[in-house]
Amino acid sequence: SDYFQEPPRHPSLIVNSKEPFNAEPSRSALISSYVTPVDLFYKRNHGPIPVVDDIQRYRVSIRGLVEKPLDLSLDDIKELPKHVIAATLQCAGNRRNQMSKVKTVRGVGWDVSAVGNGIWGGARLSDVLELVGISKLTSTTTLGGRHVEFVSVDACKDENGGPYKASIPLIQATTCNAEVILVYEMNGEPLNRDHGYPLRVIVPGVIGARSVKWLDSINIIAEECQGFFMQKDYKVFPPTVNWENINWSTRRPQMDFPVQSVICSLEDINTVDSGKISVHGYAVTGGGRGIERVDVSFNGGKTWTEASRYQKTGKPYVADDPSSDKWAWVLFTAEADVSENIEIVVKAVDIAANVQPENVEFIWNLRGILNNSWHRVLVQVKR
Ligand code: MTE
Ligand code: MO
Repeated sequence: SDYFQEPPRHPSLIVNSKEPFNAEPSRSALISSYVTPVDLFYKRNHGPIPVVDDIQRYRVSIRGLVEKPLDLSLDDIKELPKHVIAATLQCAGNRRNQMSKVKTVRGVGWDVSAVGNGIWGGARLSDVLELVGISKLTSTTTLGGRHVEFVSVDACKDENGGPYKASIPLIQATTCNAEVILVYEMNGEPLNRDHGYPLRVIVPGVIGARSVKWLDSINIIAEECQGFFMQKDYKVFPPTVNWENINWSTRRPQMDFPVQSVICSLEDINTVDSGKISVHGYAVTGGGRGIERVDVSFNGGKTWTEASRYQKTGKPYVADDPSSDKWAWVLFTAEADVSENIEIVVKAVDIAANVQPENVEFIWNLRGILNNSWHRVLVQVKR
């Protein structure tokens, strides 16, 4: 097996696949803190965890359409100004399990915890690109359709044993506001092997698949990356497309994730005593848009109440407030009295007034990605 050098993992993780290692925390563990502890953070891999043991010889090479190609050591990267952001990473396959109940889909069977909120420290990609002569003030017109491609050191089956790779538009990389980071620190500790040691990309607000771990090289290319995970995966097709009639080239690679919310203090089916029940969960949206509202229903969606929202404890969350973490999830809580069996539902609204779809049937897609339908749980009262 190629899996003889895997790092140790927390025993409480729910393992969806051992080789490659794919695991998520329990719902209750997920929302027990605003910042997700590293050992409980979901782990999503397409192959074995690579071993980078000679850090003195480790280099990130920057090549392609640049005036002066460059190789950077980890120390070179650490010498650039350190930028730290709170950002939620979410796998496009989060909540796939529920989608596969409608009709079979392909992919790892995730519950609702293929998501986590980390504090990421590293160098801004825009600062790194300046070292090869790409200015932060370049306009879209000058950059054309150029992309920045991130290539990993790992090897995956889907790339025929080649490295995992992905790209983002160059304009997103050079815009400081987009806050794309080459990360060497997670939650204030050196990045560990599972999450991309020694260096990974974090593209906040975008599906996890573009945040390449174990970075080997950065290429400036004329158009988007042609790798498997850009062209033959992580695209959203309408429900009419199946494995017989699929034409991958008709759709673009998914980037931003949509508005999402999930109840984490309850399982799908619960038995409780009659009386007060309080629900907790997370809401998050793509593109740094922020969460405007979280609505909770204690009667299957007939009537709704607005949940209270917070990030750091003790302070109500306000979308767009400069002191809010714009790339991070919002935790919510709402309370009600229950005396009969009910369905509790949550849906969120982001600041662009994007809403979640009511039913998973209408967003079903063969890869089972981006399930952001209203999240529903059943509560039965003990008699
Ligand atoms: N980078 C490499 N090199 N190999 C991978 O398999 N998986 C991607 C992304 N980066 C992956 C990768 C996917 S699909 C997701 S959701 C995130 O990493 C998961 O990051 P995490 O394991 O740190 O939570
Ligand atoms: Mo993912």
